[in-house]
Amino acid sequence: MTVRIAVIGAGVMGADHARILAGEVPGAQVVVVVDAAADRARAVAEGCGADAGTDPLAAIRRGDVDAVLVASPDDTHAALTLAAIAAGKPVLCEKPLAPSSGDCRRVVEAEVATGRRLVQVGFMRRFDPGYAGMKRTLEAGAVGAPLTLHNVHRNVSAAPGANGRPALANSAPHEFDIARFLLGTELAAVSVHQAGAGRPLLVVIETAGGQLVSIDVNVEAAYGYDVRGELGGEMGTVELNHAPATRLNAGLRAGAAYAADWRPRFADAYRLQNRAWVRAVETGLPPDAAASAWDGLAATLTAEAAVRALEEGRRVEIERPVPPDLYRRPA
Ligand code: ISE
Repeated sequence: MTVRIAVIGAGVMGADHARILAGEVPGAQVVVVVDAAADRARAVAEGCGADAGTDPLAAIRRGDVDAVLVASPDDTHAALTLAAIAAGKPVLCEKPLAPSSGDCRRVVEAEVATGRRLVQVGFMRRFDPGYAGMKRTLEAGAVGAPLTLHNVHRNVSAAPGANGRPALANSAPHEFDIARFLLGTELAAVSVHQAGAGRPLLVVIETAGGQLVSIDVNVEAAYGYDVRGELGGEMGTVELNHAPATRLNAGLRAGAAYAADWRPRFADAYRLQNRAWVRAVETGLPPDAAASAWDGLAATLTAEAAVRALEEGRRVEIERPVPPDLYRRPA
């Protein structure tokens, strides 16, 4: 079976998803690429032999479109995901599912009303071999019960002022999701520290399972794209390796290069995520590791609490609603 896909959004991530789906995912065919800018849509569509368009709703409703990948600006995610649900089509929506928990709830309600798991959220780190290895190590009991999780999230540069609300709403949700995924517990409360406007953020989360999670977020780090993680347990720790594929020897030094952004660092994760999604569309069974609309809501609720914690300078409890049956995993 061929899964015929509409890619909505032809910016950095839309272009990357279209390239991956067209070239690295067996059984996937990109049939249309949509962007508000017609020339951008055309450039990406040409690269994968697809039609180009500027109307996302028309693309979602096309008879020859089986599934939809949403990679448009964050504030359009919910409306486009709702349109895909209304058309009865599976959708892989880039993170965040929506910047507001109200919009995430609307997606959850619409999906629950269909009785089918149609939505996957693009928290691709769940498919990263490093994080997957950490999870396996933890579940095998090699480090004992988890106590702490320390994370570093650094981007080369973002918009001025991004080390604040934008970093908490757009970058840190990856960390919120991976913490919930690795530790298998809900996030209960958050505090955020910052030593002055524009400085890095230190986020501290208490989990419902009694662990502490720290996240050092700096989206203006200048030196490279750098993501680190170390999980501490009662008997040992497991951490992500800094293992670049090559080592450069030159100018009297030996060293490794950093990627400029997340695409090379998480290339495996994006490919594995998109393959798992296409397989899920074929079989109708959501992949075990994939983030659901419920996981998308949980990440946005944490981001909202973190923004409040920063702005009000206090510890904020994170809302933890009870998941509908559709999102419970079989025991
Ligand atoms: C971006 O949207 C991502 O998803 C990256 O993984 C993250 O590191 C970056 O900060 C975000 O802006």
